[in-house]
Amino acid sequence: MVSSKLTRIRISLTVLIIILVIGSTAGPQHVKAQQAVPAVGVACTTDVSPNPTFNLIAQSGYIQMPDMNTMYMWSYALSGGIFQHPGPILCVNEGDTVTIVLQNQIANYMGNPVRTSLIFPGQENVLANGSPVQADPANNSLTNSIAPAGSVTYSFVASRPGTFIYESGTDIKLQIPMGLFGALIVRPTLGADHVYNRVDSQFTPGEEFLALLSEVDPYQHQAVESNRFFNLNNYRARYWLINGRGFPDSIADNNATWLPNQPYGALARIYPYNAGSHPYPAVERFINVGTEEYPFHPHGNNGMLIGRDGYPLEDGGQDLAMEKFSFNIGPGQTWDVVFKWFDAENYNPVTNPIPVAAPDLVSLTLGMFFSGSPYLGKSETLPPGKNTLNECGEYYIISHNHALFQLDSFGQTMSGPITYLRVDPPQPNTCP
Ligand SMILES: [Cu+2]
Repeated sequence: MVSSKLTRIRISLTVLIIILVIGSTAGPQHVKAQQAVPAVGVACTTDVSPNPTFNLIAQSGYIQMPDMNTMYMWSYALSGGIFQHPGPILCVNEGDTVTIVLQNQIANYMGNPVRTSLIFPGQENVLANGSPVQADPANNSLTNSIAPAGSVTYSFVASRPGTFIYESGTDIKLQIPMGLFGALIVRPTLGADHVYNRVDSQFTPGEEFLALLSEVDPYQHQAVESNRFFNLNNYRARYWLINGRGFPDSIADNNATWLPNQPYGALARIYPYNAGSHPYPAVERFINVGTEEYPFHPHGNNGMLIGRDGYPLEDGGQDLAMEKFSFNIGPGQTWDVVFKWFDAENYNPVTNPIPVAAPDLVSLTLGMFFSGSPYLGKSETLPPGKNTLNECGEYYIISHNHALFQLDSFGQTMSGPITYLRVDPPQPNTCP
């Protein structure tokens, strides 16, 4: 599948390189709203434990799609920040009393003010303005909603660790597809480098990744933007996104300058497993806020599913984690998956060469991420006219939604929910 589409990838990547060059010289600087944002991996928005407070503003705005369309969205900004999609990744500690102040700045729709709210699936005893949340059926709302320019303060105790969603609880068949969702990560008492309060859920700091999977029906968004009625019977997704971006934007860094309203990349970057120097796995937190199952498949690696919907897979202390080839995340679900990359054959050009004759480079079709060498950590001079984005002999392994019709952006194939696993050579290395 992948090799037959290489040409298309290379065209896309050529576009990416052009954008990279333009973006690095002329792009506007993104005002950072998060603290200490890593280039790759989960970019948490945090506040002081044990009483973190987050100010979210529901807004209308625009994002860039991989087919160069612009899409009208509803999403969340941090107070003092700019419109972003998806909403900020909120990271808190188990036991924290989390306060989220929601302000409503969504534009009118069809002449009517748009009420909105937040729900926190998996959190118990949520308060709104200090009282237990209440359904608001008159406004088609699962919980206390607010009018434009209004504000409501939700609070709850993050009583158990895991990966969670926050999203609109009002007119949800309209507001969630319009983009009103984000991720909430609750870190366990055992430590920030554990997924759950299980010693076997420890992961490598800096190797924590998020894949928030979503979809867009552009006709719905166009109707909302232009104040026209949209018949939900006609709903049909035509874009699929990972962390609010489609490939190849998905592999760009967090806060890439040319995506000022889509701050979150989806590249995973890890080191090979080593019992002494790199013993713990990476973790990928999957979230599905769409309307159907997304079977996400990390090529080259099975993963170990250790938790779902904020519960570790265990029963009476018995470990029920399972190794899987593909992660078929259902709508509204979150899955926590740990994985390691093993240099199983440990090939080395001198001591353990690959036991086949490699074709001459000029006889190969070279991908844009090929180092010129099959050996991890090695680079070779490429034939004249061939360029590479490879930096230090690292490997790139594609990971993508395995429902292949979803690798599409309104007809632009080989885009959408695709990203890479980048495997760097063991340290010390020459990687930037
Ligand atoms: Cu594939």
